[in-house]
Amino acid sequence: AVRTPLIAGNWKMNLDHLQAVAFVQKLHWTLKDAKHEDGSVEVAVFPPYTDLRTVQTLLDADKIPFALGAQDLSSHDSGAYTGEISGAFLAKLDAKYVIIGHSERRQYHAESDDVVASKVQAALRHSLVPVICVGETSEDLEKFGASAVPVSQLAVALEGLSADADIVVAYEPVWAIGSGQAATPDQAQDVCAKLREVVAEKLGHDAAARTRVLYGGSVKSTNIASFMREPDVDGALVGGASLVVDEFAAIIRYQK
Ligand code: G2H
Repeated sequence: AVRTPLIAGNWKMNLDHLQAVAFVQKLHWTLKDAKHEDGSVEVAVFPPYTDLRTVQTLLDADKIPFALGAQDLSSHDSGAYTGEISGAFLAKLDAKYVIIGHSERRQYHAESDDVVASKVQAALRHSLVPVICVGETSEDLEKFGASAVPVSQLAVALEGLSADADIVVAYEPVWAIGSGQAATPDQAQDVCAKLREVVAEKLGHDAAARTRVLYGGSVKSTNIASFMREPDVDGALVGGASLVVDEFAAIIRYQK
């Protein structure tokens, strides 16, 4: 495939910095000689802000080939925004990715599509790759079907971006998050394909062919392969199962 699969572990608000060190070391040793070493799968971890420096130091010192990402960023670059973290800071810590618009941010922090769009622009200003999360709630699903809300969320997030913008899209149906009830591979494929069409409309066909679209929501070692067999699913954004070393390692080692 032209697109390297991305397996991304979103730790959410879990693991303090000492636990983070133990976790990353153990994951690295568990994966020794696994296929992420030869670049056929990209692995990324998304620790809380307070762990980023520690994890970055460890990845660097032990030459561990995981990419680093943050779970959010400010739409501003610097200034009087108490408690906020700018993309400039994340870039200096060698973060490659930043999750934007996760449903928990949309739900608990009232992040609108416009806020998400301004954060995507902030990430790109600092050469971070935004992992743009979209997805429908169970009410949306009943009212509008699966794809209408994620499609419109993504269209707003991509408005005005240039054709060479380096982005990742994550389809996370809200009803599947942390619920143990994942979407079916067919459902994931259907919406991921529609999201790729949005990328094509907004950024062009080259961007659509190159952009990775992930599925997220109750991904486990027992269902990862079924998602990865789908042509428009290029990886997974994993929450709960990314916190258990053997489970996350098994997800990374999925066989189609
Ligand atoms: C969705 C996902 C990770 P989980 O939020 O982003 O979490 O795998 O626990 O459903």
